[in-house]
Amino acid sequence: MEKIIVLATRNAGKIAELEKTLSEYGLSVRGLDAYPELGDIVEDGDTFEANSLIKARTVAEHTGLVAVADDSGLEVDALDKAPGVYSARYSDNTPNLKGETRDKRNNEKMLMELEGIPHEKRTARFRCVMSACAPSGKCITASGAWEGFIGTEEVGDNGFGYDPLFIDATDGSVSALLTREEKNKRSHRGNALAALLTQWDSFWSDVEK
Ligand code: ITT
Repeated sequence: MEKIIVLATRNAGKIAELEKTLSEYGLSVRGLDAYPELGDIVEDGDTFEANSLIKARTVAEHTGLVAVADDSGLEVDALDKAPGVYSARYSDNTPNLKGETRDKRNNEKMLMELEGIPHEKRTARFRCVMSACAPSGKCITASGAWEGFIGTEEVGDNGFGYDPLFIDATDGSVSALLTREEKNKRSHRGNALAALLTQWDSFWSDVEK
């Protein structure tokens, strides 16, 4: 039987990073485009886990299919772990930023906030919690993290979000210069998905019962 899942995200960067691995795992992946009536899901949780479960549960209930959701963000130590769960909306209330996209404005604000802070104090990590929920309400979750530093200028065009500012702690690579495959091997999202898939077969057999 075909195993259909809905990817509960409207972030094209996330979809690009997740689609291939999920389909290689034998899953037929549907996007949220098929459900325009769903609208924006209110992410009012205080943690990545809470928001990830809100998204997966809402989409599974609405579609009657298993839904997979990712909630992720950047924790910057010099900013007391901000923007964290607010990473997507970080610059929304900051006036006079020049960037044409939200991602650009977020990066511009990040560079302003960290101005004058030396490299060794610019430590940060990406975090991701990924969830899968069935229409019955049964859910599984898994998390991943990626340690690094925030650079002093935007570098590279790959990826999305804060990738042009994020420098891998292990080898100094800028995330936005990595290929999708290279990023998936080391990233918070790649690790969270790999951990979720270790629980997948037992989750799916419960769903089919
Ligand atoms: P969905 O809720 O529809 O999935 P979103 O972009 O609003 O999309 P989140 O609420 O999880 O998703 O916010 C994640 C934000 O964290 C994202 O918009 C980026 O700003 C940042 N982020 C997460 N993972 C990232 C990555 O791999 N590279 C760069 N930035 C990332």
